[in-house]
Amino acid sequence: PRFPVVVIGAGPAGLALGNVLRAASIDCLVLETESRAFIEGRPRAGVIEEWAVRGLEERGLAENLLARAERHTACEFRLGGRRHRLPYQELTGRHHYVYPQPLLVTDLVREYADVRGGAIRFEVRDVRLHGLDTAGPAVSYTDEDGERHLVRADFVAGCDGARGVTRTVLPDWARISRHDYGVGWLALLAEAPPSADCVLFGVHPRGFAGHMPRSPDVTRYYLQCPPGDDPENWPQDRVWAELQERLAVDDRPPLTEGRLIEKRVLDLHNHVVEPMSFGRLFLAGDAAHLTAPIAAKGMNLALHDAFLLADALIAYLADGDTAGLDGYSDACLRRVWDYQEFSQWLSDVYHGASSGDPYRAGTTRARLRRLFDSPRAAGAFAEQYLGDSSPV
Ligand code: RFL
Repeated sequence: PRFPVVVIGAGPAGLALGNVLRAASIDCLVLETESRAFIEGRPRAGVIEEWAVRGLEERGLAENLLARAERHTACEFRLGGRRHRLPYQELTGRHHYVYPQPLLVTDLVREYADVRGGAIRFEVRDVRLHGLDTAGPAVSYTDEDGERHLVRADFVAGCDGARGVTRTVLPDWARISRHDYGVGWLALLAEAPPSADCVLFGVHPRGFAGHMPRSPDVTRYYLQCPPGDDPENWPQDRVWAELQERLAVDDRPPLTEGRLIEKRVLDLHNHVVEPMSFGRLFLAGDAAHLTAPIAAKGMNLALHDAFLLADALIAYLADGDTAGLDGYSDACLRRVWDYQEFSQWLSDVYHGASSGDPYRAGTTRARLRRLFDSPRAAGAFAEQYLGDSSPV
């Protein structure tokens, strides 16, 4: 068999790409190692930027999201027992959407496979890429019955996330820049209603704590911990005691507690692959750039890449226009580096107070004071937190 585009990975990047290609009547095959039920239930992101939602809407992919997503208009820093609310919508006229990643993935799979008739194989194994530096690349894989297949393609889209295969076949000259924050986060999902109407950032000498509403019954929390820490060191009681302490303020009741349904340790690190293409292979999303969830940017970048790559592939396959493909990597990396820089800035704000270094703690306090006291500084923060609003 032959497909103009083979997409490796059915996350937000691969599925958004497949949907746009199908809408332009371009055949593609999506290959995914996990089962459909697994990817539809995998909890991760929640915060989507307004331009990304508009981008999904313009491509007919945001119907459920617009009906069900919450709109967030502010965030709140908590430190020294006091609350500092940052009303980013007032400052910029823009807001965030909160729509859990499993719901978005469910919508995108259904639209791609069941509505637009796109081909997709779940539970594939041993995906290998061939002839990427030729005009006729191919992908081979083993299906769920153990049968091996070879699929020829014009292009391969590497959308297989931070632990996929496509990044590993890049040539030596590809540059991978890495940044390790030296910090761990215990990522938690609690069966508990949110304790505030917005995201809370607790900046505390014991470490950062975050509160991210996901739905009326589920809240994501983060607790800074040593990198490589064992989640078993964090029984339910210890988790809630730390969250209560790090997010405590004088004029609000304690957090509403609940059963923890996810508990994993993330060692915060980022990496960026440059360029994001090699021959007939184009990387998109976490496969090209991992962004620790510090500033809630990863899924947004994945969608940005997918929109640009889809437009570029359509221009080439329909009209022979190579400009989009030629400029793809640079166009994506502009936003990637912008978001990387903001994540690094925000990491300093979150982790300075607990770094054990009084100098870093002091500069962090100064940064936060500036944010709270200067509407201009707050506006600049809001612009970056909400993301580059250029349409895609
Ligand atoms: P994904 O979602 O990882 O999808 C890749 C898919 O490829 C499959 N795969 C393979 N398929 C075929 N062959 C192989 N060899 C394969 N290897 C892997 C995988 O099974 C998977 O289905 O990558 P994509 O599409 O690039 O999307 C990226 C986002 O998922 C990621 O950036 C976000 O989840 C990051 N992130 C957040 N981003 C935001 O924009 N806002 C947030 O609020 C936010 N919160 C988060 C997050 C990530 C988190 N974790 C778990 C790191 C919160 C957390 C806790």
